[in-house]
Amino acid sequence: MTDYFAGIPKIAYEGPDGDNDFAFRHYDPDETILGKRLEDHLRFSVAYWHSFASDGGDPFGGQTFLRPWFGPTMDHAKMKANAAFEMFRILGQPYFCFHDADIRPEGDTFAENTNRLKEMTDYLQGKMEATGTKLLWGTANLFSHRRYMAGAATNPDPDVFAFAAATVKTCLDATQQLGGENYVLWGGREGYETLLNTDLKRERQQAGRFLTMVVDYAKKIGFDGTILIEPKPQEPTKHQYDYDVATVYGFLKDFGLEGEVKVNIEQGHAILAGHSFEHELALAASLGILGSIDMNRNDYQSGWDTDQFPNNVPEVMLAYYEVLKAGGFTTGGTNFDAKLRRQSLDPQDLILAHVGGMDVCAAGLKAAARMLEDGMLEEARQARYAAWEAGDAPALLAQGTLETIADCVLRDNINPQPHSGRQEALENLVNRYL
Ligand code: 3MF
Ligand code: MG
Repeated sequence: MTDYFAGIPKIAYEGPDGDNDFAFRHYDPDETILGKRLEDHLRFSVAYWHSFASDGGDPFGGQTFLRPWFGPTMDHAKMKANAAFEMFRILGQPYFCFHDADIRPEGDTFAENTNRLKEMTDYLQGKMEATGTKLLWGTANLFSHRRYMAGAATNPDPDVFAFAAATVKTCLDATQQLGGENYVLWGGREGYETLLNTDLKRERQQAGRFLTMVVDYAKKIGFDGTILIEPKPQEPTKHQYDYDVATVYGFLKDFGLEGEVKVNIEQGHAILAGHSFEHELALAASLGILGSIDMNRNDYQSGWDTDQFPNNVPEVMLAYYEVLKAGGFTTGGTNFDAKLRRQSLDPQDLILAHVGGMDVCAAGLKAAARMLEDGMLEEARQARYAAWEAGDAPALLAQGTLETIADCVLRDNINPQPHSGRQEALENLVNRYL
């Protein structure tokens, strides 16, 4: 136990009418939705890095958070873990996620990093056994240390590739040891600052080999979690190779990995790529690679990755609609890749940010479930394509050629008439469920 969150009660569901800030208004973990507990639909996870490693600094200002666990020693790392698991106990969310660099202080060598990671993995294992909090996914930080400034897997220096590959091995081992249900790779430095010094073909080949090694090693150690790529178009790179879902799918197909790897889709990254969150989710589902989500929101005026907690139920509803339509999460879940604003200094800010985010997601998922259960939106969508199931349409698509089709259009004097897409009516329908 730590006293950092002293005086903050365990958060319970008290319903939508209460005025207790330290209570869930919409997130009742045991509520049954579409035959499944709400907790098992949402599978909430806390991001260790944003909540316990971040010091509140931004590109124009330094640390603002004064956490007693900030420091360079393993004792600080263990104090951080104690605080983290105290918060997990208070929130009651089932999962957390971490990078190696979040849980252990940076060493001078790979060997030191490995030893420290193992010591902290063992420590976390004890905390997990004591609290029941599980690991949604582990990952390696292949972007903060200066050695990775020109990339990790795509680095022009083979020694950096090797250091990164060795680091991922240790992080997969740690994820396996902690029963992690997924392993994530966000290639924050896998891209370029300028094309002038970049060999795109070589870097793509390196990235493909790296991911193939990851998949092969995961199989070798019997890791039965899901390997996930996290798309992002840029920031910190000018251009990041895993730009968006479509780009990642093309990459996976190139290396025969489309059946081995799925995606961890982040709301803010989708927006940065010029898509909506629900677009990326729907596309990933249609391609069979929807794995998990990093839930947050961007500031629509600033244009960069602000990693704020979600607070827009209609937006979140459309996202969970795609997740539910795809059959819901299997190994994936809802990881709050979201951080406090740097002026939100107090322990209760960490708690209330997650309480609000969890409630927004619960309200959104329940609205989405109502819409899915009614079936009216799917009915309207299917009706729009009904003509493809009738008459010669199936054969036209399956066996037609431009010549046979041209003969048919001429013979039958086909002269297509437009039909309304009914967008506004469907937007009205969606709002009925909020
Ligand atoms: C950056 C991110 C990352 C990834 C994390 C796990 C630091 O925009 O979203 O958060 O989520 O590295 O892959
Ligand atoms: Mg993320």
